[in-house]
Amino acid sequence: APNTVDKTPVTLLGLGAMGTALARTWIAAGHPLTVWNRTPARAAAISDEGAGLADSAAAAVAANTLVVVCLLDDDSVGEVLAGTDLTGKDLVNLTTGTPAEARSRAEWARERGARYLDGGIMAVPPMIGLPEAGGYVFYSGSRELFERHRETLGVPAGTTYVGRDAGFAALHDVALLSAMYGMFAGAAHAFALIRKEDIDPASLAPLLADWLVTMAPAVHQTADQLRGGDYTKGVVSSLAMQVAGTPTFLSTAEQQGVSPELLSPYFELMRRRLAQGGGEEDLTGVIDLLVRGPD
Ligand code: FVH
Repeated sequence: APNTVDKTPVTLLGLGAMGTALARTWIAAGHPLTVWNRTPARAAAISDEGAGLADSAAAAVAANTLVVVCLLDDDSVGEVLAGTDLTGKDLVNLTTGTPAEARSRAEWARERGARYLDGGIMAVPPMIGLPEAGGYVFYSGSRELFERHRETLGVPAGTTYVGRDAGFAALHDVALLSAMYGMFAGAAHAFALIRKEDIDPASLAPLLADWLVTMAPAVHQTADQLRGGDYTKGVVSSLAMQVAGTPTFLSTAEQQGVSPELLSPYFELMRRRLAQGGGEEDLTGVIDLLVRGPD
């Protein structure tokens, strides 16, 4: 049996796929765990594994100081916590939401006498409790709360604190996932190009994965250019050269019977930056075209 001495008791509201994975790690690590879920059957399963079962969200919140919520969305967080007494509680919200939702939820919690920490989970349920899988959680909001519960919060996955602004965890979460979707979009186009050829997708996959890993560190140069304001610093492949190459990509897509709809918006931004005089720059100027309004 796990050692439960000195282990912070945890209340967990929400036992979906992610909540269940979180719950199992705290039980395995010996943290006394109280759970509640809207659909009782899911909570019963975790109760059989060693968690205490509360018959209402209010009772679950009352059971412990550290209250973790992992629900579908911000609306469900509001609904579930509405009838609970949060006075003196340490509320950790691992529900995915927007930065604005996190900020207003932090204020909402403060008005109810709770300390607040927001979390953005960079993992899927099978990665929870497996440090070698590389999953982690961004946290933002109360630094004191993060430090107080750092060890407990580190049980399911690694922790990365990104600032006192409660919206920053969600912002980092969405930023990284947005980049991931860009990567998936590029991979989708690459697979589409070979789809009708006698090329095994399984032979392209490792080449694609290696190439993406090789190119990924380019983001460090982008960051350096953004910080310094000189988008020509360290340029290897100028924007002018890259724009000159875009017809090759578009013609190849056409020849392969592939829609350019994933590539074209990015190429259009490259052309606009070139037209503004950014030909000697890297691709960094595209970022400024995306950002709307004054600095
Ligand atoms: N699963 C994943 O791959 C991703 C990985 C990254 C982080 N996300 C976010 O984590 C939150 C929870 O996700 P989940 O995977 O646990 O989601 P579900 O399995 O769909 O479970 C949803 C839970 O929320 C409860 N719930 C929904 N609406 C309400 C409501 N109005 N009142 C009370 N509870 C509600 C639901 O209860 P039930 O359906 O079992 O009764 C589940 O406990 C989420 O923000 C992801 O974006 C997961």
